[in-house]
Amino acid sequence: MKMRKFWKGFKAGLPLLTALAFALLWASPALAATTADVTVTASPSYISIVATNTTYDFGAVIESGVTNSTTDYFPIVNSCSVQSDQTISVTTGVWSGGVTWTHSDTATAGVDTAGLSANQDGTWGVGDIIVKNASPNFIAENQAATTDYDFGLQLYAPTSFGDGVQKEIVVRISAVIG
Ligand SMILES: [Ca+2]
Repeated sequence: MKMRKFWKGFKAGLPLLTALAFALLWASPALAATTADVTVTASPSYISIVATNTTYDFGAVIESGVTNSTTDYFPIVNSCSVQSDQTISVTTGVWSGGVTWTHSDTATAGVDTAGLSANQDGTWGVGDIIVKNASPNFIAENQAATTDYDFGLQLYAPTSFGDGVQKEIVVRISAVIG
């Protein structure tokens, strides 16, 4: 009698017990990994330019003469991995050799004073860029990564010469990430 009553009660409580068992299972932490790894990587941006033509001779120039190379005479191999800003300048304000020439940052010829301008693979007189010593101008602003370009140089010879000795100056392209 007692046993049957218990059984009846047990049967009645079965759904509740089942639900409780499930609830306990649900709440138990799963048996799984105790660590989680992610891999991170980074590639260094780099700047790399090379001039494949490194000299140009304007030859025998005349007073107040304007002489130029072709506008694609100097190829720049641009291996920069990112966009860059590239400027053109002369590395000094003086053309060396005998009676030196002053380099004009406005490309204005004068007595023993010469100027230079550049053109990026276009037409002389269209978009010429003055080659300065101080505060260089852009030759290739926002140049796309790994995209080569060419430029040429134009000389504004002095209005008068102090001597006939060959003059020399170095033009530099500088690139920075930008
Ligand atoms: Ca830029």
